Amino acid sequence: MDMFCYMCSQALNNEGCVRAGVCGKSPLVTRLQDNLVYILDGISAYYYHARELGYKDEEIASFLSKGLYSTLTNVNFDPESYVQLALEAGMMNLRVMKLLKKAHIETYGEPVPAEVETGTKKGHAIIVTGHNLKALEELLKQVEGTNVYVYTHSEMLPAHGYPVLRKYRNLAGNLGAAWYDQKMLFDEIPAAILGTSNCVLLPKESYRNRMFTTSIARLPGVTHIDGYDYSPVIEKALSLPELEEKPSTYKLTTGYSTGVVASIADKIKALVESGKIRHFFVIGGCDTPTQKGNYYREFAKKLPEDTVIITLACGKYRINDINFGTIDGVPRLLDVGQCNDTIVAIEIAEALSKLFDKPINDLPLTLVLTWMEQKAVAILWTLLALGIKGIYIGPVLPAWVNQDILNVLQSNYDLRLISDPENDIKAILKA
Ligand code: SF4
Ligand code: SF3
Repeated sequence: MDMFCYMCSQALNNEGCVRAGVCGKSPLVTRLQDNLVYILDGISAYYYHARELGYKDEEIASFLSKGLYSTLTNVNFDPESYVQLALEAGMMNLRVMKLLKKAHIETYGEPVPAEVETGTKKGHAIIVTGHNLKALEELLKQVEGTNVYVYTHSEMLPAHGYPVLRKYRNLAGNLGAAWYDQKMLFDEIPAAILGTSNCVLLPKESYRNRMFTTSIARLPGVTHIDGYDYSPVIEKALSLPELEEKPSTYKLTTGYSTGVVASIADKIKALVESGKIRHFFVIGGCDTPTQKGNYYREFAKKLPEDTVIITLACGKYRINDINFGTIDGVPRLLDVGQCNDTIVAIEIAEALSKLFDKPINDLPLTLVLTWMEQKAVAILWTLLALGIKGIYIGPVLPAWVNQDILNVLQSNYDLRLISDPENDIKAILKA
């Protein structure tokens, strides 16, 4: 199959165009349209969360309508213009990540480093998964003064860095890892569960009746809560057995915001100049449930001790239980937040560029990304639109990327596919 489109009544055999469009649309245009649709899904997700906190931007809304009009109707058959639209969308995604960061910081304060427990407290439990900090805070307000403890899961971990959220006594820790351990984790722990955004998984029967969705998330047979009255979730938690006190076997860290990193900029400069920090890596993105994802853990473990790792999004769970230590007091692993906090990693790269008076591409900085779904595609185009070259990606390309698209990404942006950790590290560090 070179393409797939069944969006109009001319579709071949009334089923779908798979080699070329009856209308003349080429496979390349179809794939570039799909690429743009996924970027728009990513931008929409971040814009949705910003709007939930009352932050709007007419330019983002108007770009979404332009992008959807371009991809979902037969109005544009020009492949070159779709590459331009993807770059424009990348810049729009930068704009929406900035907006969401502003919304988060103005509502919850700028994150500061936090150590997060991974054990359990004696008491009833609610696990909150997804990206939606507003839903988390509303729930935290409603369990105040009870023995119902709230645990974050997956992309909710960075909540622990926000001053306004961490002051809630009932915010007890983080359980599990990236999105795809839900079926195992939720089955195992007798907690009520609140799904607030992607990536929620269709639940197993064993916990369907103790799972709830809110905001944009919906699952069949799962109670949905419109608005922010989470009494049914709390009642469910109270009806379930209490969890036992279980100490953390390791702790997670998060909360390395732009402000925190800026406050140690002089120290970082001195460490780089004295050769104590040789290279910075950004390792993160959307984790995938494949064996190949082990690459990222192996890569991070094999890095020499004079390197610093900036991590973000749920890809961090491949590496964030490892103790990487510090370099003269600067942690070697800096978790900057959710996937939308890629903006923080970009701001850190821009600050390093200023600090060393070099373009980002000439810095000792390499991005090693894992991608899974729409937001990762939006972020990749943001990085490309900013002119960042030599990004490593893996573990597998999404199915809509064919050789033509890969050629464009490799020749224009020197995009590299991951190979094996040792060879990639050698190639990067000798460059
Ligand atoms: Fe086929 Fe073109 Fe219609 Fe898509 S828009 S179904 S490619 S004829
Ligand atoms: Fe992505 Fe589902 Fe992990 Fe925000 S959104 S990170 S996968």
